[in-house]
Amino acid sequence: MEKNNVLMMVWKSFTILCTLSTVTCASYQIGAPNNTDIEFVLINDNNPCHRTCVKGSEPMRCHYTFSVEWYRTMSKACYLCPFSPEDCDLPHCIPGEGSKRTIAVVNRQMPGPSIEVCLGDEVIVDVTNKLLSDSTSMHWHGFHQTGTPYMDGVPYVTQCPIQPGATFRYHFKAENYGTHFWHSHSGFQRADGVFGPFIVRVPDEFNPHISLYDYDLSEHIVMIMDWGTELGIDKYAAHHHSDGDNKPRSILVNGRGMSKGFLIDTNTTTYIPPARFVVEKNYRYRFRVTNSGFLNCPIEMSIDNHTLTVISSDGKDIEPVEVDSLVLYAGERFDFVLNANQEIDLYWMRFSGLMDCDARFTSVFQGAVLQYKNASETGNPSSLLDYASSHRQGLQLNPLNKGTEDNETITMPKLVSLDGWDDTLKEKPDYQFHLAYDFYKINNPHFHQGDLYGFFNVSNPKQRLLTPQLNRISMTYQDVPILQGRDTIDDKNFCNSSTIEAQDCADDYCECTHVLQVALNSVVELVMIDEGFAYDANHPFHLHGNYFRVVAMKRLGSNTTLEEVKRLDAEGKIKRNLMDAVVKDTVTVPDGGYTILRFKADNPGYWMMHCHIDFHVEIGMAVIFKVGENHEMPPVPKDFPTCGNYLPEISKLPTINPCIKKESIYSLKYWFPTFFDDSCNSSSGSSSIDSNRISVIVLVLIFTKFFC
Ligand SMILES: *[C@@H]1O[C@H](CO)[C@@H](O)[C@H](O)[C@H]1NC(C)=O
Ligand SMILES: *[C@@H]1O[C@H](CO)[C@@H](O)[C@H](O)[C@H]1NC(C)=O
Ligand SMILES: *[C@@H]1O[C@H](CO)[C@@H](O)[C@H](O)[C@H]1NC(C)=O
Ligand SMILES: *[C@@H]1O[C@H](CO)[C@@H](O)[C@H](O)[C@H]1NC(C)=O
Ligand SMILES: *[C@@H]1O[C@H](CO)[C@@H](O)[C@H](O)[C@H]1NC(C)=O
Ligand SMILES: *[C@@H]1O[C@H](CO)[C@@H](O)[C@H](O)[C@H]1NC(C)=O
Ligand SMILES: *[C@@H]1O[C@H](CO)[C@@H](O)[C@H](O)[C@H]1NC(C)=O
Ligand SMILES: *[C@@H]1O[C@H](CO)[C@@H](O)[C@H](O)[C@H]1NC(C)=O
Ligand SMILES: *[C@@H]1O[C@H](CO)[C@@H](O)[C@H](O)[C@H]1NC(C)=O
Ligand SMILES: [Cu+2]
Repeated sequence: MEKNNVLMMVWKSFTILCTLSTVTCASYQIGAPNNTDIEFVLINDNNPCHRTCVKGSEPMRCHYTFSVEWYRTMSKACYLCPFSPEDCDLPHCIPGEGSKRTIAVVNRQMPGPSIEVCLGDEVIVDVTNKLLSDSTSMHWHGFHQTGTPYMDGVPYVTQCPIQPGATFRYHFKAENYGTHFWHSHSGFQRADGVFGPFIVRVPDEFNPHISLYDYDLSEHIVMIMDWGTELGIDKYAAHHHSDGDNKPRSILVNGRGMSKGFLIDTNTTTYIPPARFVVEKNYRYRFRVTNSGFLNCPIEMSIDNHTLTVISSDGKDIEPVEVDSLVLYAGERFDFVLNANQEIDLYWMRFSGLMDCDARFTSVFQGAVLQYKNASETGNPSSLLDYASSHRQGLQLNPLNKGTEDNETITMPKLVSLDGWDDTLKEKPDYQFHLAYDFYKINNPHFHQGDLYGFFNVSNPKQRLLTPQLNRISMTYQDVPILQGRDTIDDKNFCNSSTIEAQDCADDYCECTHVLQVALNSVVELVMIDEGFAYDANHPFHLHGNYFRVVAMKRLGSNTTLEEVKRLDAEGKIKRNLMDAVVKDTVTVPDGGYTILRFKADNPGYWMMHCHIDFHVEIGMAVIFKVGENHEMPPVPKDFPTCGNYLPEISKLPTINPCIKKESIYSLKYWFPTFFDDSCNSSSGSSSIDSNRISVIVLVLIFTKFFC
């Protein structure tokens, strides 16, 4: 009886303590919004900021909530998809190409929620990391973050990674109009599904192409990407540490695709219903296309019986060009006008994978349906759809590994910007940098450890992995974000090609924090050179924080060198478009050739420039531009989260004394430990016992002095 009472009391005090501690824990989640799923659907889907942009109206504050979590294609939300095709459109159903695989997504959508605002709006996005054990970050691809460099979303450059359970509130101005997108900048999360559209519109009065189309609809946003059956990290580990390949298996259009390898029912050829884009005859539509791909899979796009009138790239307007097909590299965006002037019917929109997706490897292609109103709402076009037929003859924009030497295609320097001349195009830039690269046969210790399994030790060619580097340097980061920690980071921690000159980076692997420093408001010229000795490769480069002009692009042959390009330039054999060169933020470089970019470094901060192929940026194919002096950059926002190492000096580490017990100063045990001590060895605890006794004696002496 008595024993039960004691147990009861112990239990009760236990529950009270538990409740108390839960309350304490919960109050630690400072800043974490307690939105339910329903709430964020409301905020995102009926967001009042998605409106017609009107000249002279007040900008709005636009609030979104993103919940990043692990999820699954063909989840239970898909019910009978694809046998009951409308089930594939149910909320939270992400069909992919029909296979079941783990994905990472925002708000159980892929592509994630579309942010559509007007130029000048203020954007607030609360990103909550529910990934259990991975950190995350969000980059607003196409936004320059002028004055808000801390919102660029690059881990260890502009912010600490967002820890699991934490929420980071991004807050910036939508200062760049056009077709952009957002995506995680952490690991392979973009590849696994953490991406979505970000469209900034302008009032008709400021839209030079307004007369070219009748509709600019959210339904005509097209997000394309390469896709596979496994998580990005699985593919990465298999490719870098074993004999796994780096080839995509399919292409998705707005998160879905039909794929031969993933026929749900081989007898009836039931596929996932392809993406559909509905138009009405005799109207013209603005399509906004983004390639958010992650491997080396440029995608050629065309629409049967229609041409594409391309009016903008990476958000910036160009003089329209009418083409039959268009190639998009990872990170690029193009807007085109589709004139629905053909017979009422269904037409294939064809997507054909190049490079690692081409006929030498996986022959990856995809179709989506262009459906005229009054044509079948469920059927597919009758014409054949396969890899061979997905290549369209005729005029192509942005072809693979070609430059202005090719007179049968339109390469980027031939596009005409509507921006007019500015001093980025002045004759002599203030800085000129050459960034030369290739894949190198070196012992990169991240996957070829010298004596153990060095590059030349392993004989299986599938296990020999070459390292892509910029100027023979692989990028590494500091232990704190460079922008945030700039005042504590010595510039000596940074490197560039002149600081590593003494090292033999051609034979030995070199890695460091590759930073190129330029003065504020200077004009920078970047000569990107793809040496092209290893394979016939291709890399798309993306610059954060700035637009650039593409002033030249040329393929010289199957290979070239930095010296050859410099020599040609010195001999005046490189022609630059310094009149009206196109303005972009992502561009390709022909293999065995060069692309020359110009930008005005007027946005103080640390800005990444990197290959947009995830496998390459994750092993260091990146460089950082330090624009302006540290003091010219905006101050660190109040309460900005911190991170970093905990590495106290070993010699200064205190001796660990497990006998130290915190006793209340009012307890007897505090004053007379020896009498109460039960676990500690007398030897280890003796010194503290002595000092206790001394204090007691001193106190007793003081007492006696006062009262006697
Ligand atoms: C969380 O939700 C509760 C109840 O819905 C509400 O009272 C509270 O204000 C919310 N807290 C925050 C930080 O939004
Ligand atoms: C497809 O047809 C074959 C042969 O007729 C049959 O054995 C198989 O079960 C069918 N598969 C499905 C999924 O119905
Ligand atoms: C589309 O073009 C093809 C080839 O030019 C032609 O055979 C076909 O009839 C056209 N389809 C329609 C619906 O106009
Ligand atoms: C579509 O069909 C409806 C009803 O059959 C007809 O009234 C309409 O004119 C058609 N539209 C076009 C563009 O042909
Ligand atoms: C392209 O250039 C080649 C050789 O310089 C020339 O023979 C050909 O006619 C040109 N084609 C066009 C379309 O200008
Ligand atoms: C790998 O190659 C290096 C250099 O050729 C050699 O010294 C080393 O013994 C080799 N290791 C193995 C495990 O074969
Ligand atoms: C390269 O590094 C050196 C040494 O830190 C520095 O003086 C120089 O300014 C750097 N060059 C560039 C372009 O950043
Ligand atoms: C480099 O290009 C030249 C001319 O195009 C070719 O003859 C040579 O074989 C190439 N070298 C390599 C290593 O690919
Ligand atoms: C107590 O002393 C024994 C023997 O000297 C030792 O093995 C043990 O680790 C000591 N325990 C503590 C708590 O210091
Ligand atoms: Cu690359």
